[in-house]
Amino acid sequence: MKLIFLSVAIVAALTAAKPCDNTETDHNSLVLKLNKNLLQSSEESDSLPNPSIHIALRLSNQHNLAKESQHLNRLKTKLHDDIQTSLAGGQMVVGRLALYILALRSSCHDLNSLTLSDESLLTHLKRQMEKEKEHIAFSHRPLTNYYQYSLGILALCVSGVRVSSHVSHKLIHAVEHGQIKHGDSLSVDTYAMAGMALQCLKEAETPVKDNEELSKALATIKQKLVDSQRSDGHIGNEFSTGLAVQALLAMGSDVQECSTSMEAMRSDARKGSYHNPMAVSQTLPALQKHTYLHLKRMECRNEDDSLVLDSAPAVEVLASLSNVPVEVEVQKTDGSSSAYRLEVPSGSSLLEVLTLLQNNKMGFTFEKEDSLWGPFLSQVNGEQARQTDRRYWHLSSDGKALSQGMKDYKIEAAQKISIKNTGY
Ligand code: B12
Repeated sequence: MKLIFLSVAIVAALTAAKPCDNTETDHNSLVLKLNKNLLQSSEESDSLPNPSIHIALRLSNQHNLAKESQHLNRLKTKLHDDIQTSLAGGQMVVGRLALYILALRSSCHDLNSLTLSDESLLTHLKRQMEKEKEHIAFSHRPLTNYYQYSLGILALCVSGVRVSSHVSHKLIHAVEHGQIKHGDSLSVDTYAMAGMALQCLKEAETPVKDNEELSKALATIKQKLVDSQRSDGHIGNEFSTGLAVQALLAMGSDVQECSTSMEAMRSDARKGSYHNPMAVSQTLPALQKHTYLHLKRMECRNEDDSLVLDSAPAVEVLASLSNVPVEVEVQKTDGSSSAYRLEVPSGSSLLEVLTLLQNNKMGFTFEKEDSLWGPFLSQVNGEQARQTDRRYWHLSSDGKALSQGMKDYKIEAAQKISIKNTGY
């Protein structure tokens, strides 16, 4: 009882209003700007259409129904085909398939009208979740990760499909046994996604192995999110705060518009921290106090249709003023390391730095893979860091882990970048 009171008190403190220094107009214009940026990015046609962007556009208060419908059509062709190809190749598609299903649901699309190899999308997702469950039973971790496992449960639950109690139990167990990690640190994003998935099961009154265990896991998640709040209001970092706020709202906390976490997201938006559309897609719903659980109740009727794109602003090409020295150190699995030094124009992305190194024929090579967040560094100097081996190339600058990937991280000052083949 005392513990419950304490946890309620902490959540209240986290979400409490403090004097609000922004006006409602300021908040609304920031939300509108992010909404337009997201709509703009949904039109980019050089990469696969992103279901996370579609979900955020649909969860928004303002819409451009014609453009959203065009985006949905691209998901139903391009993303659909991509998932079909991966499935045919025996790959796991849990996360992408779950996001695709949530995107279809967000547009109130009949899920049964679409099939992959003559079977419904939901049947495929259920089968993939069974595979994941079996893998967890065998090796204590999913084939993908608990973030995708949670997305899978959420997509089934939001679509009104009963989630097997064996499947949900594995997530509850992982929450209770501290297995929710990003590399070797706690994963706020994953706790948030797990919170929304388990809250959905609770609200749907889906039979679980043990109701008390489910409530305990939800309380643990709330506590982890609360404990992850920094003094500047972020829960985790800039890129997990949106999901964390969504989860707290979904789990019944009253996150006020003037709370420090909302203020932190507004401040990030003003600074332009959310230039990656994926980051906007996870934050915009939270700024409007909407969560992925709202998808369950979407009716798609009498919607606003007032969102219009501004004419494209002239792109200003800023000549770089100076060059900065950068050292790049690569540490392979066998412990051997190589270092490279070069000068790059200030403001270059890490991707540009690595490309320059590779082109300079200094013995450095790399390969990347596409993902919803952009290019993921997969191979360096001929060595692959594979998800199947639970390894990845960890990126840091002067000993501090990067919170962005190689395309988004910009080099503004002299520094040492470390690229280390790391197990997790
Ligand atoms: C799981 C995960 C990982 C795993 C992925 C492997 C696995 N076990 O599946 C590991 C631990 C390897 C990882 C590594 C990194 N991650 Co990570 N990761 C996630 C997490 C929790 C879920 C991703 C997911 O499965 N999405 C669902 C599927 C459907 O989407 P997907 O795009 O197909 O998923 C793939 C990509 O997301 C990719 N991926 C994972 N992390 C990152 C990071 C970047 C920058 C890119 C381009 C791709 C990428 O791996 C996924 C599985 O194949 C997200 C949280 C979130 N909010 O999205 C963070 C997240 C995407 N990661 C993040 C970061 C910063 C990193 C690292 C750069 C950390 C570092 N300092 O080295 C590295 C990537 C370095 C590199 N080699 O390029 C940030 C990105 C923020 C941003 N603005 O770019 C996030 C949002 C977490 C956070 N809040 O800080 N990650």
